Amino acid sequence: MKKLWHNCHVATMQNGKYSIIANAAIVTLGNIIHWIGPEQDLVLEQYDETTDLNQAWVSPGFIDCHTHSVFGGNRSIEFEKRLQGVSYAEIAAQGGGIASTVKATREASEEELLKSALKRVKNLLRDGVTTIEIKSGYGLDYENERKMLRVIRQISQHLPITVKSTCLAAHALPAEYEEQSDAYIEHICTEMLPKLHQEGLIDAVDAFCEYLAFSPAQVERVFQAANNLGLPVKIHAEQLSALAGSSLAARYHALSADHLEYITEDDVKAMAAAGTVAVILPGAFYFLRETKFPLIEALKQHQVPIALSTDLNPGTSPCLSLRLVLNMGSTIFRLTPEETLAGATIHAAKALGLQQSHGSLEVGKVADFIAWEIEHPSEITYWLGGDLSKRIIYQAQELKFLG
Ligand code: DI6
Ligand code: FE
Repeated sequence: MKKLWHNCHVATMQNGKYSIIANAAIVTLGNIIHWIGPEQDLVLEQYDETTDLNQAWVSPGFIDCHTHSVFGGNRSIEFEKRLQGVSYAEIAAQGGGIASTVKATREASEEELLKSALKRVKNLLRDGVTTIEIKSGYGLDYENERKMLRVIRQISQHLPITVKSTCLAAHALPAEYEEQSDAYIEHICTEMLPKLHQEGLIDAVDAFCEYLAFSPAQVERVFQAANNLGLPVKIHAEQLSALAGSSLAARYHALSADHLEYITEDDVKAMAAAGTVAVILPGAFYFLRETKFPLIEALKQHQVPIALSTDLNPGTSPCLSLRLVLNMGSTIFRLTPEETLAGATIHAAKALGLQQSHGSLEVGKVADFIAWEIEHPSEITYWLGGDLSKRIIYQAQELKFLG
């Protein structure tokens, strides 16, 4: 099918800039962008379908590159506790925190997990997300990590969204391995990763490098195992303390290092040299009322691409809107609206290794885009909440029924 989408303005986000084409047209062939440019340059042909976008502003579909969207239960009760003065670390030490979500996730069936995850992903989709990454990490044993990863694989069979699956078995220490964290890491490296990879359930491997999770040496073993399987790696690093996890990730040419509140200038340089994307998660920063800021200026100065993501998870970022995260990226981290939009499109694509096919509107890329009824692309980041009138086009098909 050859389709014409015209009478619009486009923020292509090529090279991480708005890269505006005013009075533009887009031709799609199958699910790919076949032509894009000023409408006056278009050589008219026969199209199977023509859509007048009524002067809308078109942006690439959003890419939410760091989520934990599959989990059992939720932690609103802990939220209440935290507001009575109990800290996240204290809650975790009392067997709450991640451990309580692990319990609920282990108890849930595949069907139950799928049902609750679809509800959350549908929220993100309605907000403009056309590609999402989802991590395991609440199963923490072979059967339950497998269950989570199978659910992640099923999401795109139920919703018009592209899904990347990341194994985060090294998220927390399961109770069965208390005081034996090295043995758990060994189990991940020699049993879980090889088997789960063989079943085709993993696109990348992540690990939580933190004093209340795993040490850099342990994370390095996970990275070596991933390397041996030919899987790319990512890291949760420098969220609560500086362990140089992001430098470690850079040594393994990680796709991304995420959180980064406690990142140092040396980490920034290592990431720049390795081409590792910095994923900033304002939802978690906000929800935990953090005060330590990532070195945004240094990241920019060293030209490390900065992506933004919801970190959707029940404990530290129950965030169902990537557009809200863009606003937080500007208000809290002082990124410009243009930088935040790049953070949810082209840089987020790179954080998933998808920069050749997604993240900007260019010939040859997948035709995922949003047509916004706005006057300028800065409005995408400017408005807080609400729905914003828009049309979502996924793989050159307009989504009509999002129920
Ligand atoms: N960092 C986070 O913010 C989440 N995981 C992680 O590694 C927290 C996940 C949770 O508390 O359930
Ligand atoms: Fe996370």
